[in-house]
Amino acid sequence: MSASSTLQNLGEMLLSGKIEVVDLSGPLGPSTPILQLPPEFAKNTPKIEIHKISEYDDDGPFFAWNWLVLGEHSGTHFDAPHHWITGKDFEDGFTDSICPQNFAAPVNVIDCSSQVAECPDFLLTADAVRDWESRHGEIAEGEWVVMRSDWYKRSHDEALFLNTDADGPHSPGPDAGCIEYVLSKGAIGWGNECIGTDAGCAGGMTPPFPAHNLLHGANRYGLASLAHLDRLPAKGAILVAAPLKIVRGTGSPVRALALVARG
Ligand code: 23J
Ligand code: MN
Repeated sequence: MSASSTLQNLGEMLLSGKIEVVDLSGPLGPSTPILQLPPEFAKNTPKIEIHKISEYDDDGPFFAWNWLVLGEHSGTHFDAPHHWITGKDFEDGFTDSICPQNFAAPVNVIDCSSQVAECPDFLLTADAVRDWESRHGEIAEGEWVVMRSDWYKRSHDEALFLNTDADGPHSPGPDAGCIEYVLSKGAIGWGNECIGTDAGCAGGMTPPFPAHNLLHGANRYGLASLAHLDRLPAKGAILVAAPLKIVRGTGSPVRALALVARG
């Protein structure tokens, strides 16, 4: 089938609802959980602020609008290669220089929700990804790989979402071998439902923060604080996630969307 007739069919399927647009983003506001780095790092992303300019009042009789305090790495967000030192030299590694063809791609959804319900520190390994491929099919070049954990169900409560105790944060993610394997398949990026692309304990791994280190060192992308991955099939959906075109930005909140066939 030609590209133009496929696209025409897609338009019809979207209008009829046979292809559903699923919202993979969480709400962006003052209650959105924000990463808190350990005390040795003095500076952090501030909590989101939404300030009213006017709402049909003396400051603007016909119009409502707001201004924001918003870190690049807030809420459901995209990590660009320049975010990490391993990706610092990619000229196409900023939010305004990434080729937009990379903002829409098929997505592989690896369901780890039952393991994470048993253990919040669950780590996905390369062997577990290979086992998933043997059941669902191979990860192909250019595709997203995302880890479903149902962790987004905690995102209404920052303490529950960050899940930090005296030993540090406890949240699921990939180990280094998992990211190495996914990159060896040519994936365009890796997504997680937690505050970052890495697990809570990733600072103690080799290398530290392997998702950040390895993905961005390969000029690939991350997605953090994804929601509603439980609404996606293991294979077959299309993920659309485009960062704001922040000049030399290292990341951006995104309205991540999935196109999913229904019926
Ligand atoms: C900076 C330092 C460590 C981490 C992060 C940012 C993120 O998770 C992020 O939002 O990219 S782990
Ligand atoms: Mn980030």
